[in-house]
Amino acid sequence: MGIKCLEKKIVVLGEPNVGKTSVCKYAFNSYDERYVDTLGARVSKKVVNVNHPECRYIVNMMIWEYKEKMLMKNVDGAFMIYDVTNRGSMERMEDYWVPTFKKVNNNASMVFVANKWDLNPSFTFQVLEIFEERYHSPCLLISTKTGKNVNRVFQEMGRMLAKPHYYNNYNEKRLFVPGKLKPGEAYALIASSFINSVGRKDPALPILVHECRTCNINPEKTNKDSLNLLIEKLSEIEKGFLDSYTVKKNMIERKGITEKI
Ligand SMILES: Nc1nc2c(ncn2[C@@H]2O[C@H](COP(=O)(O)OP(=O)(O)O)[C@@H](O)[C@H]2O)c(=O)[nH]1
Ligand SMILES: [Mg+2]
Repeated sequence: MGIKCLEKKIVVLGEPNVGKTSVCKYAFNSYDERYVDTLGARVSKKVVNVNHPECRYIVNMMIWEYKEKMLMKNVDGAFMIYDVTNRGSMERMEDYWVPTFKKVNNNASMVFVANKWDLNPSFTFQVLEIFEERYHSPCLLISTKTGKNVNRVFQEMGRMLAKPHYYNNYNEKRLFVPGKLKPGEAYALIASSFINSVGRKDPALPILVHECRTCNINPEKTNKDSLNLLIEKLSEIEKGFLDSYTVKKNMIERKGITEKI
């Protein structure tokens, strides 16, 4: 298995007081707090491993939090943070932060972070799903106070950032299949969806063969239940290297295939 190091630049965006600095405190602060004023930014570093079947990506993230509202170009990703007890901070995400950031960094990755989970929000879950669908990005509910889910924020970003390095065959089109399917045809579609998500056949096929064996699946003579079990297993494997939004999307797409058997 190969190893690749990636260097990526990330910004932390959101309204004042949502918890941007608090999130950064979970990363390693490269500069002494005394320099934050002079520099106009707090810069932290976080390293995340992404274990793709073919290659381990070591993603080095330099994370910038600006003191003033500043627009940065050539950024690889943004943590979009809002406060679950402050609806205005969530609305500003959509009205201001996302469009402003996307305007200059169109292909950058975003991870949506709903902070202060410990304070019992009422509108959160629904909003997270809306963000997920609208921006095709992972969304996490966290609390920097309790530490809940904070490390996942960095992991999700690392996975998003590693993806273009192997996902070159990635095909955004949904698998649309009219009518009924034979189990063998359904298997072929699920297999090609998995190959797509791994990026290349060589590392994906042996995994498929192995998983079929452990699920006792003969691709030609299988059934809906066995294929659904296979789908669960592939999903577990993808969790090791793909962001949660993509894992979920793949799962829904594949379950849609077995529904047609
Ligand atoms: N209850 C609670 N308070 C938080 C949490 N995260 C941050 N805070 C508080 O919210 C305030 C603003 O946090 P800060 O990280 O400075 O926000 P920033 O202005 O976006 O950088 C501080 O008083 C933090 O202690 C959290 O998860 N739960
Ligand atoms: Mg701050």
